[in-house]
Amino acid sequence: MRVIRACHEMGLRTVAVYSDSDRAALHVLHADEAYRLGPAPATESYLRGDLILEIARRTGADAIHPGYGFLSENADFAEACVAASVIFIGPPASAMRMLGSKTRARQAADAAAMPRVPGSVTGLGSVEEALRVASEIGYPVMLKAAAGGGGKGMRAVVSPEELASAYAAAGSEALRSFGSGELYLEKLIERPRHIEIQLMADEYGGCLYLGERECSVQRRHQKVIEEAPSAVVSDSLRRRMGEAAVRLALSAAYVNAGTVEFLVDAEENFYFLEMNTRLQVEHPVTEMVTGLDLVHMQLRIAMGEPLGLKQEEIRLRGHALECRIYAEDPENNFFPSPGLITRLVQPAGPGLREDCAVYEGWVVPLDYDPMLSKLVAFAPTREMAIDRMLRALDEYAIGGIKTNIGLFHRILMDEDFRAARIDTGYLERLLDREAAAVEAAVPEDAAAVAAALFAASVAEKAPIVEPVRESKWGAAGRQEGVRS
Ligand code: MV4
Repeated sequence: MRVIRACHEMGLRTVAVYSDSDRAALHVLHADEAYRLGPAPATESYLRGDLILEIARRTGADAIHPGYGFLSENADFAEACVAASVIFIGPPASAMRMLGSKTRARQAADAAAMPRVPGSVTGLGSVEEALRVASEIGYPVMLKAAAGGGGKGMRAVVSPEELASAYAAAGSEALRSFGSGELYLEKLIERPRHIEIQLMADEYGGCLYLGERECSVQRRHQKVIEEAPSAVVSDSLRRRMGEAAVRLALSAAYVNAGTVEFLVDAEENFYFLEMNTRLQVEHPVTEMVTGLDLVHMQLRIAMGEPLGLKQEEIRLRGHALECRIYAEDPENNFFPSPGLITRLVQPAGPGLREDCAVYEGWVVPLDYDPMLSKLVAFAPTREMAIDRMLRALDEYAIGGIKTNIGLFHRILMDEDFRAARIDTGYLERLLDREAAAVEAAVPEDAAAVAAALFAASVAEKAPIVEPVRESKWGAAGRQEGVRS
């Protein structure tokens, strides 16, 4: 839907592809044409590059936008597009290959004078080599899959005694997940923040950094809230990270949208982690603070246009927050909660954007990631964006399925989040703290919680939306004047 919207704004016609479980999806409805790929499993539909290229040939499509998942970082698919004389809206396959291997990307970081986490820049040949590197850089260390990403095949190791078993476990997990068991080793960065730089490059050596996004609020490697700018990135840190990211991209002859991920420690040291060679899900917060449309830019670059902007013309204004709304059950370990959406009342009003591709009557399928929507609040300051998001979440009503909307309310009211005291372990700690508080609750509190949950469940099941005097999430925080 995001790509179709940009195409139609630019007067471009669109062809959608879909699997059996997406026959009634919104992108199928809105594209000018739509073609079935196959059954629900992605391996038989959205990962079938051959079928997608056949549809491109039959419809006379000039270009393919690969989206954010599936084939978007698949260099073989990018190459197959070129071979079929179809433009792949993304980087060249060569750049994807160079950055897709984490060890090659670390070598490229060194060549580009980009700070990276200390450790090996080639695959480890044996446990003995791992032990040698680990004792050089000092424990704790992290074993990672060279072909990996996203936390799979990754093991923290605190002492040499644990290294051999972690090496075996990470290696076999990497082999299962990525088809390669090759590992490398890094110094473990404690309590890091996840901050990433958005890049956009044209075919003529032009490359811009479009500021950063902070994505530290995540659970089990799934991002939950993203924001731009980061509360801890000064103008000088942004310039250093941005210029390093641009050097890396230029050294890889990178073209189109990309993101360079960093870990930032408590002393504001930044370390290159990896580069994502696609447009990312959380790109809207960058669009809000830069005033740019990243998909329009991707399309123009793919048509061979130059960027037409200088770095000094990129100005950041205001603050944007994004909440990823998922069909999942926070009361049941965040299990996916697919099913029929019986009611959908979406927030609106000043400073909001919602990138959403579901509607009332749609059945959220079990087959894919259960993300429903990305709600973005934009305001002059971080505090105002948080309060605006709280207001929007209060307006939101989704019936028929469980969602994580209530979780956002708790995060946005949390004093650590409001003070931007966040790192990649923040959300897990908040959830642990809440679980401990429930354990310790006195019976009166339990009764009040039960009553509030009952009232909320009644409200959810009511056949019509009735005006309610109190916030769905309870009035407690409001009355204590926590909000500005
Ligand atoms: C790390 C790290 C600490 N030290 N590397 C997790 C996913 C993968 N892309 C890299 N990850 C990490 N690498 C070193 N040397 C901590 C993480 C990490 C993390 C990174 C980004 C966002 C969320 C995270 C959650 C847990 C661990």
